[in-house]
Amino acid sequence: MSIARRVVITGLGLITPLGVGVKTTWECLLRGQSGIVSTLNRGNDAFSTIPSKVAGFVPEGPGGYKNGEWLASEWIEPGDDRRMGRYTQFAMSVAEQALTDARYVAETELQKERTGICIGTGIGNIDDTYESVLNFDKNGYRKVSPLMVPRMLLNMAVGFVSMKYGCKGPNHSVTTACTTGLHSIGDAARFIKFGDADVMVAGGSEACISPYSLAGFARAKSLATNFNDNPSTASRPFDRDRNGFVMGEGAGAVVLEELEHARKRGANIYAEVVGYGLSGDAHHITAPLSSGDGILLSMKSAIRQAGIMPRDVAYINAHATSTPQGDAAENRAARRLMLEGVDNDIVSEWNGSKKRHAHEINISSTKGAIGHLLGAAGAVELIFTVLAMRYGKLPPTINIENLESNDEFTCNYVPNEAQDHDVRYALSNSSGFGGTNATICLARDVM
Ligand SMILES: *[C@@H]1O[C@H](CO)[C@@H](O)[C@H](O)[C@H]1NC(C)=O
Ligand SMILES: *[C@@H]1O[C@H](CO)[C@@H](O)[C@H](O)[C@H]1NC(C)=O
Ligand SMILES: *[C@@H]1O[C@H](CO)[C@@H](O)[C@H](O)[C@H]1NC(C)=O
Ligand SMILES: *[C@@H]1O[C@H](CO)[C@@H](O)[C@H](O)[C@H]1NC(C)=O
Ligand SMILES: *[C@H]1O[C@H](CO)[C@@H](O)[C@H](O)[C@H]1NC(C)=O
Repeated sequence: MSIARRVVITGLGLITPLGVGVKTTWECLLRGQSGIVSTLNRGNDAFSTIPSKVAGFVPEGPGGYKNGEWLASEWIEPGDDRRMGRYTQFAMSVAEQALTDARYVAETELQKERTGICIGTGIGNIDDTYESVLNFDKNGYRKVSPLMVPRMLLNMAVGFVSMKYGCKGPNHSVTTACTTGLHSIGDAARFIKFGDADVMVAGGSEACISPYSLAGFARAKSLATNFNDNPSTASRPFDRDRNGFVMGEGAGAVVLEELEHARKRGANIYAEVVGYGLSGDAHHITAPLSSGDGILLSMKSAIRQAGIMPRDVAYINAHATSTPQGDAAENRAARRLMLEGVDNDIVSEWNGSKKRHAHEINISSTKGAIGHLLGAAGAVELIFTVLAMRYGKLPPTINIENLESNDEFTCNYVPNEAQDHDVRYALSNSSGFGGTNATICLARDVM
């Protein structure tokens, strides 16, 4: 193991409610579009029984990828749709997009052994499981499909992707609720750092919009219910009237590569993963610590590892899901990080003039546009953070009509319109039920 191994991002793949493909999604995001629509009239009457009637579905259409639409037959072999749940199909697509973008193919036996996959999902194929249980209950043993188990397992996306490309390196799947995508990328970066692999395809995928899963989140009082008549305004992080998150589906994957490996083959390097922090709240199964202590810990460790100061962070892609408590806790954590610093000793050395004012903290939540992609959120949002650095554009938080009047909400939330800003260092955050958190710190320039 060599501690000096560094990890860079060389390929990206995205599927979101704004479209299929990195380019389509990014353009719609910068224009301030919303991918949130009504769940009514989607051929399932049970949606009308749920108090929250909005969700972010991936747009589908015969035009496929070139139109930014989902067309399964472009990504998977005929017949594989029977073996693969929808989240696995999404994972196949983003893995292919990311590898194509990276122009990387593992050809030799050694390359295959040094290439791994780490793709997670928070919920998996809950709808299939639901149907299968009903069928078993009604019709008994003979009606249980032999494909039920492979369609249900949460690591099947990894299995199928590794088989397609013959990758024999680490074959791993993380599931930590809504932190899944970010943990997958962070853990995969560690595999490379530690010498277990030279290349990893890593990310998260989720496709669980169904009346049953919405019912569960609605019963937990997590979902937005006040905007059923105006779906595109339902997800509104940091806005005074936010009242819960909007479920979305999609996937994100990146190609991570050891720096010298990437340089040797002349790869296009988007950014370096310079810090990865993980923490737990040890507080409550669904509610965040209102102080934001948990998120703060993970941000601090990411920044410490990166060897930078909080003031160097030009942009934070927030986890903020549009829930009253969660957004407030994260906002508090961001302010504490940027205004107080990482360690007490650093704070005391801190020079007043170098300190940031709250309004200079740039923190936006792209969930306003796409909703909450649960296990895919961390991966998708990390990719948005990479693109923000690459193009010098901060993606907006849409639907901010009235900021919380509370005097803590004084950061720059990039309201409604993208802003131009040179970003050398950025953070991407995720947290999840169970009180789990992660932050990845990215550097644009590889020095
Ligand atoms: C990776 O794991 C999956 C699921 O356990 C398995 O089906 C697949 O064969 C594994 N791939 C490799 C290359 O070992
Ligand atoms: C971790 O995530 C949980 C769940 O969203 C959140 O309540 C908590 O504040 C986070 N913890 C930290 C340390 O950020
Ligand atoms: C936030 O962005 C603005 C411009 O959009 C910039 O002037 C400011 O320096 C940024 N803040 C930080 C901490 O970099
Ligand atoms: C803080 O700023 C003052 C003057 O602005 C300067 O004299 C001092 O050296 C600075 N301290 C540190 C630790 O940078
Ligand atoms: C993400 O980072 C920001 C900025 O430092 C921080 O305020 C926020 O609490 C973090 N969120 C999570 C979920 O870790």
